[in-house]
Amino acid sequence: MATTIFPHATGAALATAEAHKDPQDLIFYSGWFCPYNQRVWVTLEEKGIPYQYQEVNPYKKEQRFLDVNPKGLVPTVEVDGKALYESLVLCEFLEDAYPDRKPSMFPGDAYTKGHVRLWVDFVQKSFVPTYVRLLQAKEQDKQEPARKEMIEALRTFTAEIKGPYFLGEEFSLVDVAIAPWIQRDDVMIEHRGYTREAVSAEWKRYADHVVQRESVVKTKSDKEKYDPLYARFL
Ligand SMILES: N[C@@H](CCC(=O)N[C@@H](CS)C(=O)NCC(=O)O)C(=O)O
Repeated sequence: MATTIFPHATGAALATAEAHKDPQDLIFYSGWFCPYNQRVWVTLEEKGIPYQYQEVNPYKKEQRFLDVNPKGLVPTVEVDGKALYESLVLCEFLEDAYPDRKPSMFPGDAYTKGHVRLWVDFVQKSFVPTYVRLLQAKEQDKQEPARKEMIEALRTFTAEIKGPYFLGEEFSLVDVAIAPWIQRDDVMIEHRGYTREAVSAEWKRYADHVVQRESVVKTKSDKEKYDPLYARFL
């Protein structure tokens, strides 16, 4: 695994990484390829938080990275010598640690905050596993039920979309949580018989819109660098 990962971000993501080379109080240990990682990168960019970008291949388990995060996972964030990990914990941490940095990824009142958390949880626990199962379904007969399951999860999600973003006009943590998997649906389109239209016209509209968000575009590497990561599943 370690060797199939290109050593650094490319394309728009490389330009973003290079704009954040200088030392800052917050160090973002990032794996350019990782969808969980992209959630944190999108949040940092959305909020304009000063950060130092450090590329890490987490599969190499280098000691200098294990010293920061003994779990050896990206994304990891270090502030004042203290590290945190887990993408959704990190997104909430950035919200709490930089309350003056706008926009908030929890726009609105306490109810809306709860609503955002519920649907982030749905993305994490109900949608992402269906994406993984469809990706891992090599045999044709396993693909159809896996595809149906993923499409059903996306329809359940879509029924709650106000448009153009999940909550309406304001981008939120729900959009951040799902955007990396929308950006990575080309492998499903090319190899698993999935289309955005097959979910619904509303889903396609939402998905097309979310991946055009500046913070998502700025954290995206070149397509051909993602492709080898999926090769072992195809
Ligand atoms: N639940 C974690 C998942 C993070 C994760 O799985 N990161 C992968 C890369 S996409 C990783 O660092 N893997 C290294 C390993 O498993 O050793 C999160 O949300 O941050």
